[in-house]
Amino acid sequence: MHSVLEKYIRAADYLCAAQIYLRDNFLLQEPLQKEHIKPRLLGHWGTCPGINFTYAHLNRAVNEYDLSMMLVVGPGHGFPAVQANLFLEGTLSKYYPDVPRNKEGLARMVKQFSWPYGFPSHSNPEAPGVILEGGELGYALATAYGAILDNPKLIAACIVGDGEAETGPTATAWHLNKLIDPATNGAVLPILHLNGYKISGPTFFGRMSDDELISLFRGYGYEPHIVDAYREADVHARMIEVLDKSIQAIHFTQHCAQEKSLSENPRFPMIILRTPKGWHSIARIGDKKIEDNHYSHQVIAENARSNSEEFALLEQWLRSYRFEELFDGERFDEEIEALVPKPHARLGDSSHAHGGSPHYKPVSLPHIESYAASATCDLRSPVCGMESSMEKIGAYLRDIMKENEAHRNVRLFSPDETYSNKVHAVFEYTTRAFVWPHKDHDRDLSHDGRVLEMLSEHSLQGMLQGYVLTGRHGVFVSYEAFVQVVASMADQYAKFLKIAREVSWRGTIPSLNYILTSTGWRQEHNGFSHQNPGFIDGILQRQGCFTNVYFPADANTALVAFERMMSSTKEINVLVCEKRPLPIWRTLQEAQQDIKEGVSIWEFASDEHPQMVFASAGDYPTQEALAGMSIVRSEIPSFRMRFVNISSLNALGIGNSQCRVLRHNFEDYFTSDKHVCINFHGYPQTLKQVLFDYSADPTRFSIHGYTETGSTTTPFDMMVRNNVDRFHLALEAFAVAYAEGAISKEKLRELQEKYHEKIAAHGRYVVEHGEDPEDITNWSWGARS
Ligand SMILES: Cc1ncc(C[n+]2csc(CCOP(=O)(O)OP(=O)(O)O)c2C)c(N)n1
Ligand SMILES: [Mg+2]
Repeated sequence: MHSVLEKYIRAADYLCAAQIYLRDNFLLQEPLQKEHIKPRLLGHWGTCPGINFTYAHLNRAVNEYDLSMMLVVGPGHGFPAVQANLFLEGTLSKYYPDVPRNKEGLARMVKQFSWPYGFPSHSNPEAPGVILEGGELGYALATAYGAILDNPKLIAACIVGDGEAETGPTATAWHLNKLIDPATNGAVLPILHLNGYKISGPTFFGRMSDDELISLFRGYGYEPHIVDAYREADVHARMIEVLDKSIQAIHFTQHCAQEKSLSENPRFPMIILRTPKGWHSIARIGDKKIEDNHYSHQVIAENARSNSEEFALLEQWLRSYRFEELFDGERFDEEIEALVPKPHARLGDSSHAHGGSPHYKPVSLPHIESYAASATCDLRSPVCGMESSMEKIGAYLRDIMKENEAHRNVRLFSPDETYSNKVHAVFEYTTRAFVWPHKDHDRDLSHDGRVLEMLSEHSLQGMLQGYVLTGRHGVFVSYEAFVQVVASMADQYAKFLKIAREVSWRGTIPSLNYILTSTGWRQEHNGFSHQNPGFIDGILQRQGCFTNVYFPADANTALVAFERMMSSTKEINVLVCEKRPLPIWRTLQEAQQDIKEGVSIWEFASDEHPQMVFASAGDYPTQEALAGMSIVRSEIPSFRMRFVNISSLNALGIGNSQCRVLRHNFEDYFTSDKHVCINFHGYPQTLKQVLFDYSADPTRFSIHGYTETGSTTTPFDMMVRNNVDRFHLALEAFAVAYAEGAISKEKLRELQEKYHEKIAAHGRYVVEHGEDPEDITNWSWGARS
C-alpha cells in the first residue's frame, strides 16, 4: 500500500509543480529550456504536497470503507493540488471534455493554470467537487459542518491550514461539533494541516507541543490523532492507522447514537497532520531555507528563467518525481489507477457538491392566506390591526419545517436570537440542536433540532453556505447591526454564486436567505452600537441581478416576500423588517402585487395629479411618511400628494440596467418634474446610487435615511435625530407646497414655526418623561377610502 500511495502522491506533486512552472515540455521528455517556463510564475506550492498526501490517503479510505465522502479544502490557494487530483481521478475530464485524461489533456491543464482566461489560481466554482473558494481564509470548517447536516451517510473531510486556523471564524467553528446529532447527521473529519508556516512566518499551531494540541482539541470535544511526518518512520502506516481509527470511530458513534446507546458526549475524531511546508522540493537556494519554511509558500526558484542556479535546481526538482515512470501519456501506473475510487465515490465528484437532483428538492410551502395578518380585517377601518412581521414569519417557518419534515431539508440559523427576534413559533414544532449535556430547566433544546443557535455569525454563515450549496433550504435571522460581522463572507459567497450560476453542470440550489430584524430604528434603547443598516450595501453592489433586498411595509408584505425568498433559487435575498407590531397597510393581494412589482403607488394615500411625491422603503419609514402626509393634508387640504412604496431595491436596480424590472416607466411613479421626498430605512447614500441613473434632475429628490446620528433615546426621537420623522417630512412638504403655489409665504412661515416648535417640544418631553408622547405612539392613519 505504501508504494501505491507514494506513487500517487509523486504523480500529484509533479502535476502541481508542472502547473506552476511549465508552459511546454510538460512531460519533461526534452531537456528543460528557459522557454518551457511560464513567463509569470504564479501559484502556491507550499501547501500542495500536504493536500496531495491527504487526498491519496482519503482515496484509500473511500475504497476500503466504501464511503460517501467530500473534501473541503480550506487553503484554496492550494488549487494546483485540487486540480491535480481532479485530473488524476478523471473528474476534470468528465466535466471538461477538452481536458482529456491523456497527455494532451495534461498539457492543457498545466499550461492553462493561472494563465489569462485559463484555470483560476484558487479553488473556484468551476472546479468539480468544490463548495468553498478558500480565497478568503477561515470558512472551511463551518462550510463542511453545513454540508453534513441531515446527510447521515456523508463524511466531509476538511483540510484546515494552520494559518487559517488562526482566524476567528475557524477558531469558533471547532465548537460546531456540539450541534451535530450523530444519529441524524453526517460527520466532519477535520484535518488540521500543520505545515508550520503561513505566508511569511511560523504559525501558532505549528509551534505548539503535542500535549498542548491534544489538550486544546480534547477540550473542544474531539479525539485528536497526530500524524507527524517528521517523527514517524513510516508516515503512511501511521496515516492509514489513524484514518482507519477515525472512520471506525465515526461509524461507531453514529451507530450508538442511532441505537440510543450513546452514554456520553459524542467525541468525533480529528487529525493533526504535521508535514514540512513545500515537502519534497528544493531544500535551499543559496543560504535561504526553502522547504520546511515559509519561503516555500508561493513560487520557489521564482528566478529560474534568469538565474542558472535556480534553473538547475528547478529541473532537478521536477525530474525527481520521475513522472515518466508513472504516466505513459494515456494511463497512469496500474497501482495509481487502482487507488482512484469508483466513479460515483470520487472526492471531486461528490454529487452533494453540485446541487440539483437528488439532493435539491424544491421546498413545499403552505399557502400564506391563513397566516396573513387580519385577513378578514377591513382596511377601511382606522385600526386594521397591529401585527409583528417576525411573529408571522415564525409561524410560517414553523409550518414550512413541518410540511417538509420527510425531507429534513429546512433549517433556521440564529445567533442566540430566536426568541429575541420573535421567530420562536418554530419551537412549537422543533427545538434547538444541542448535543452537549442538558439541564432540566433548559427549554427548547434537544439533540436533533432544526434550529441552529450559536453566538457566532461566522459559524452560522459558513454552515448555511454549506447547507445551501449542498441543496438544502435555510434562513439566517440576525440583528440588523450585527449581520455586518459576516458582510465579507456574504460578499465571498456572492462571488462564488455569481460564477456557479454560469456553470452548466451545477444544478439548482436554494437561495441564501437573510432576515435582518431588530432594526436600528427600534434599537433606540440599546444605543448607537445597535444601529447599522449597512449590510444591504454590499449585497446591492453584487452585479448580476441575483440579489434582492426587500423592505416590506407591513407583516402581510413581509410574509409574501419571505414566501418568495424561500421558493426562489440561486439568489441571495435579504428581508429587512421589524419585530414589533406595526400597522397593516396592505391586504394580502396588495402585498403580493407590491412584492411582485417592487414599487407601487398606494392609491388610498394618493391624489390625482400630484404636486409632490412621498415615497418610502422600510416599515418605520413608511409609517412616518404616511404620518407626515396626514399632517400636510390636515394643514393644507388642497395640496395634492402621491404616495409610492418601494418594497424591493432590486426592482429599482442599482448600477446595472438589466436589474430594472419596473413595470412602468420611472416617471409613472415619480412624475417627471415634481419634488420627491423619500423616507428610506438605510443610509441615504445607498438609495442615491440607485437613483443616480434615473433622473435627469437629481435635485428634485430628497432622501431621508439613517445618517449615523443614533443614540440611546426614545423610538420617535431616533427618527427625529435622523430627520426621518413625520415633522421633518411635513416641513419639507410645506416648502414644496409654497413653491407649487399652494400656500402663501406667510402661511409657510406660520407652519414652519409651528412644526419646529413641535420638534423642540418633543425633545423637551422625552427628556422629562423618558418616553414618547401618546399622540405619537398611538397615531393611526384614519379611514382608508
Ligand atoms: C482572511 C484572509 N487573510 C489573509 C489572507 C492572505 N493569505 C493567503 S494564504 C495565507 C497563509 C495561509 O497559511 P495556511 O493556512 O497555513 O496555509 P498553507 O500553509 O497550507 O499554505 C494568507 C495569510 C487570506 N487569503 N485570507
Ligand atoms: Mg500553513
